[in-house]
Amino acid sequence: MKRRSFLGKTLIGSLATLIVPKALSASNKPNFSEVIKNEKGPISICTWNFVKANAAAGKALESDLDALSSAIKAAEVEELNDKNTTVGYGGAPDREGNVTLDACVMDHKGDCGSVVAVQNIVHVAALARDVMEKTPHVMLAAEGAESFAKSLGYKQTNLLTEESKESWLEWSKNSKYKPIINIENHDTIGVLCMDKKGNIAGACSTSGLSYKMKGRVGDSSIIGSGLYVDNEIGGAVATGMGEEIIKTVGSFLIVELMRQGYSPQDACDEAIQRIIRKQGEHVDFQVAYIALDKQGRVGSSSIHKGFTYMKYQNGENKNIEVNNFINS
Ligand code: SD4
Repeated sequence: MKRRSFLGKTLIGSLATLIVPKALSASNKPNFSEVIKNEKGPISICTWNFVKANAAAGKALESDLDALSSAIKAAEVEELNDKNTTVGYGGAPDREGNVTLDACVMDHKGDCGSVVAVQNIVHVAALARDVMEKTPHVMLAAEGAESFAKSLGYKQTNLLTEESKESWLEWSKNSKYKPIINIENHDTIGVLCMDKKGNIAGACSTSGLSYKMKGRVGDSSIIGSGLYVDNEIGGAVATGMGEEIIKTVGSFLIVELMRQGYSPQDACDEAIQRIIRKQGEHVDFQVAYIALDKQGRVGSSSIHKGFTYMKYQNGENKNIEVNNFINS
């Protein structure tokens, strides 16, 4: 980013920080759900080129489904897609051969649920919703999440497909642990939906980094990092190197920047640049964000070239290329 525009944004941010708390603490705190009607029709956006997944959410929204249920519908498409080696069934295993999934959801009321390192269950975004709605907790991990799923009748499935197993065995000949930028353009699914009422919710589902250490958890189950929604402002979701997303609490950061007056695009750019600034010249991993605000504006930004996202609105499901900051 050019210095002048950075300073401009910093100034806008500081002014907003000065102004916003006062305005929000007043008794006439604005209720955005009432002030802004969703006149543009429902919107679904999701990470990567997940055409079918995003269409599933878009059509669900058009047939009046709420934002959260629609976002989960999109996640389910990729969770079942055995060709996507970064989500659900067919996901790449950890270095010991276990496929472990992370997921989270957040709804328009600010409630959230998450599951971590889950084996043998395909639909972990739905399971995260069940944690949110049917337990007094926000997060369940590993065997605890699996027995909760069993108690609800979730089907047990071996998530390691023959193809994923072969790739893992091939990898284990050298066992070099180096995440690949834009892994074959199939990646974590993060979805944000705005329904006909103008409510925003989101879901995120992943098998995490291929051949990760056993027990490693990324950003996709961490509320604020992989996903954050505030229905008064908007939402954001992340994909890419989870460790870096967690360090900067990326999705929460984006929503808070939007609260201060940043557009979704500027907020995503700033979150990406915050990572780049901390890394110096050479950044050999990918992080990308998408964001949606209460007015239906969309933004997206990535470190490296190659990231795209889907946007469904008014019956049109488009794949959109994203600006990147580093040409690799
Ligand atoms: C993670 N952000 O576990 C996820 C994975 C991802 O490419 O996006 N993979 O860090």
